[in-house]
Amino acid sequence: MTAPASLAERERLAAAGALDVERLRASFPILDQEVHGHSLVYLDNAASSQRPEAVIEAVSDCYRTYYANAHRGVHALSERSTDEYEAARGKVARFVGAGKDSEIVFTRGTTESLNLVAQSYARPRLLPGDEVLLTEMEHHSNIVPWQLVCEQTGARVRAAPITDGGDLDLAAMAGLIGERTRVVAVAHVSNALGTVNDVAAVARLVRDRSDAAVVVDGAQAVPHMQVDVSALGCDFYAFSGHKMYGPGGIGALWGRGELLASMPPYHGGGAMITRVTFERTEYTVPPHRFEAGTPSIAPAIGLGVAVEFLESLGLERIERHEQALLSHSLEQLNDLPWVQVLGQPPGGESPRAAVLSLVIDGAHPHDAATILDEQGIAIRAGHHCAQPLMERLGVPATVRASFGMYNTHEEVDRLISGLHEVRRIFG
Ligand code: C6P
Repeated sequence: MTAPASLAERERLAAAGALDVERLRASFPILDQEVHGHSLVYLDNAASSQRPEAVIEAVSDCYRTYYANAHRGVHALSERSTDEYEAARGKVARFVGAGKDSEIVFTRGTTESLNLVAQSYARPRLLPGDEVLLTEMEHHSNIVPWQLVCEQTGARVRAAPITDGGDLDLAAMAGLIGERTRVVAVAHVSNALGTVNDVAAVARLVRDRSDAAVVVDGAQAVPHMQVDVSALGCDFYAFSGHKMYGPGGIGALWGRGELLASMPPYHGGGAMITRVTFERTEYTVPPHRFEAGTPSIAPAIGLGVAVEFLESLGLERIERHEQALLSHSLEQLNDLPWVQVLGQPPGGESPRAAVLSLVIDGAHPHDAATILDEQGIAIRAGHHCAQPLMERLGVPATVRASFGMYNTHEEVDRLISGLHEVRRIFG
């Protein structure tokens, strides 16, 4: 590792609007450790990022000082929990540009958010022969919920193609949108390739050709770029707390207010009703209509703090830093003819987030991951819950390195040395 930046260098970077990564890393206690005798290089951020002290502290403070059930008690602790929980909703709403706080439904994460849309929005509307249009680069969370609802209704799933370079083929997609299309569901950023899809362009295509709802899987976008749901022109936007420096077990769905108001709940239980008899139940308004049972109060509060943390650094600065890491990686990978970088550099119009999906000659991705782990480098190997994409690209699995705000250029160099070690062993 190179020596820490001098004070003068850090001041120069700060003046240029760059992230002070060294100081930032000190906010993430988990990063300061050795793994197998090497300092940890954490490059598995697309699976789960790590949490800053501020988030850990907010969750622990909730449990230590004021936790009680929310929306249920009149006692002081319950009122404080309720206030903090609802304040977190407001922070998340502002973060994604929602018009109203009530357009944010807290869920367990992207997976639950997408299942909610499939069951509460799509299921009552889909008829036999209707179509749900996905893309070939979707995560299983944006495929399986749609298959389930299609099996329940007689509708069918279709998939818009991608190019060999890993871009969404918008022209081909346009040709697949028609009168029978009821839902178009697309990843904002691919977890396996890093492709950043032009969601606003997809939404325009859909509006010109159908009255289908546009559902966006934002799991890999919100930690890395400024997201404004109204500018995107979509109807639903799903994301997870644990990928955006927040706690696990919490995420959110943004939905257009009028659509949420028209949807039945898909879970039943406490806190989502106005009146229950044995004959029938009247449901309360969104978002509470979709939050049956005791919510994940402390994780939601932690998510609110994660959002403030991201905002205090600035998404543009984070994106610029991560793009610099991506360029630095690609420059070096260019010199390794035995490593293929899937979907990089961009073959078409779409930019890429800082995700590298690598195929290494002669080395199985799981073996490569084990060798990298022995050097303290955490990456993910496998199909990344995107089997149809792997099939489309003709590979069973890849080695994936995914960057976050706290990664450094020295860590990129460690990854490259690690790949050389993989090559040395599997030659
Ligand atoms: N991808 C990855 O390693 P959950 O598990 O509900 O928080 O998120 C699901 C999900 C949905 N969409 C995309 C684009 C995703 O990347 C993920 C999670 C992780 O790529 C774990 S499989």
